[in-house]
Amino acid sequence: MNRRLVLKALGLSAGLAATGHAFAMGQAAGAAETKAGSVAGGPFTLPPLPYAYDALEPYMDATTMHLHHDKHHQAYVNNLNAAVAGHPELAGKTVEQLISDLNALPDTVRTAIRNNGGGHYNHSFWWPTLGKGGSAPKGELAKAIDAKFGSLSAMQDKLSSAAMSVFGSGWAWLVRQPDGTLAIETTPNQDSTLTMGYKPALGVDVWEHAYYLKYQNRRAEYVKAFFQVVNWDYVSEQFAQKA
Ligand code: MN3
Repeated sequence: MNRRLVLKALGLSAGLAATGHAFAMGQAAGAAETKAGSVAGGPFTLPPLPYAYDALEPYMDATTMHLHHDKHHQAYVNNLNAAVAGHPELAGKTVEQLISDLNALPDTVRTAIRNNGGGHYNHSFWWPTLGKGGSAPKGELAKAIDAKFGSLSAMQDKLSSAAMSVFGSGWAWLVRQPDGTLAIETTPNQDSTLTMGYKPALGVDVWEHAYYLKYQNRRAEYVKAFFQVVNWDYVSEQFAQKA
């Protein structure tokens, strides 16, 4: 599967997130490639990691990547499929649609979809933002960062502080606000910024499952390492396409 197809399966390439049809095609493509070990059935599938498990060494180790992607992300997918089982009106929606309007969900599955739909979306968003690809933001993203924060390093300082401020499990985010400007946000657990009405531009997963094997309690070292593996080319491209 080449990178373009991977992105398509994620439903994250240009315009796909806005069209349920294209995303459904992506889901079908993913379903055809369901790996041994994943639970069969259900509309949501684990997207393949878009690079080798050791591609982010030494900043993120291959063992952590295997557990994080193959076990943790897979569990969110499985639990999301379980939550929508018996709800055909939900099973036909994209994960973005499900988590963007939690109030529209039945009481019986709202929490399960908030947690596991959020986990599926956040991780599907996250994997391709990592990798080797450019050393700094470009184009519209670079301009937006300079306009809001003054410099890339100032933005990184603020995002790092936000990541350190998360108590327990959660995420720190660089988001696009409805007026197009950037902001820093945090979300607890697997809550998505989509629920707040903000599109994520970059995220830092500060669940211990993302770093504990390599960094133990040293979250600050992990956050610093995260900035060594951001795929700025991809992140910049996504930001420009979603303008
Ligand atoms: Mn995670």
